[in-house]
Amino acid sequence: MIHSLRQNGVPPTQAKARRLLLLTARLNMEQQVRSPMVEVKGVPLLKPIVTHWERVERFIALPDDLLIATYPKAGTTWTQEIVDMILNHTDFEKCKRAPIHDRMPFLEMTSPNPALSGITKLETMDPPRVIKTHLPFQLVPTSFWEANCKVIYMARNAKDNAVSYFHFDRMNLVQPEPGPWPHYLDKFMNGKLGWGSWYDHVKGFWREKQKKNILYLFYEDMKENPHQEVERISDFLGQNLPKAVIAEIVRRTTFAAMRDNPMANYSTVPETIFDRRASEFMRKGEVGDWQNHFTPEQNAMFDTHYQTMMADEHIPFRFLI
Ligand code: PPS
Repeated sequence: MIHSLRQNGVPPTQAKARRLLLLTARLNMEQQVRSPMVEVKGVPLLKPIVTHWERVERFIALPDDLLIATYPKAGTTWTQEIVDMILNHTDFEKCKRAPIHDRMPFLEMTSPNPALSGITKLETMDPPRVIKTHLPFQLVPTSFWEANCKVIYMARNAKDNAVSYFHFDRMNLVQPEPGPWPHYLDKFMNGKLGWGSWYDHVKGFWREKQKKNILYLFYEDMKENPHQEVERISDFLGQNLPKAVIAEIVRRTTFAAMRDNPMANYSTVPETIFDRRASEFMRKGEVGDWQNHFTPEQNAMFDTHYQTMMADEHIPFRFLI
């Protein structure tokens, strides 16, 4: 009996005290790490990014640089992994040379350790570089447009995007505390989350896609017909890959394959930053998971708001496939 009340041989009172201690330590850690948002031209960004904003703004893109741009949680990592496989001519071992955030630095991201900032990593990289950004079109450094860089923009339907972002903010101890889901959804709809309004983001790149060198993709298309979409990316990158190679890339970039690949699943990020007890980076990878989160009332309210926000631009998003 006594034994059953003990946890790993520790008396219950001690076990409780230890749990409390761990919880307090975790709360303290969160308070120290989670950054507030500060606006740049009306767009909320993490404070450390704003602190070094001048560096971001003045970043010199080179003509061969490729920019992968997304609203957070729209399928960035998936696109990055596909691009790496295409550009490395399917040398799949080479694609495991480093974690995805080192292979393709995150332009605006910075950290207290300057060696880990996206720009520092990019400055020490040989061109051609592949660069990740979540910046909305108007905040992308102008050098990308002056150099006519290729840009791949991946967009995801607003409802799944919001749900994925919510779970990410629960686990990413750098982002502000998400709070409860209804409150979070409200912030999403009002453009108060990091990197601003989803609506402005998807419309900003959509409006420019004919004028600039932008390939605009949808997460839902990628999920429904990955062969077709990988082929589009490969053509955009000037690679004419045989169907069998496309099929191999598709096979190696499924959700399950990437979830199990430490170089693509962010498992190398320390627990002090990504709290995997709260959620996984590779969480579900599905279209339609929003149905498990939105109440019928929230859905109706969201649809009405969505119609108003998207009235000036027809972008063929699909909420289900
Ligand atoms: S980040 O932090 O903004 O760079 O995140 P991002 O990579 O844009 O988005 C993470 C979501 O994409 C899902 N994901 C995938 N879905 C399908 N197939 C593959 N291969 C894949 N890789 C990543 C990931 O699971 C996150 O979505 P959710 O809905 O949260 O699962």
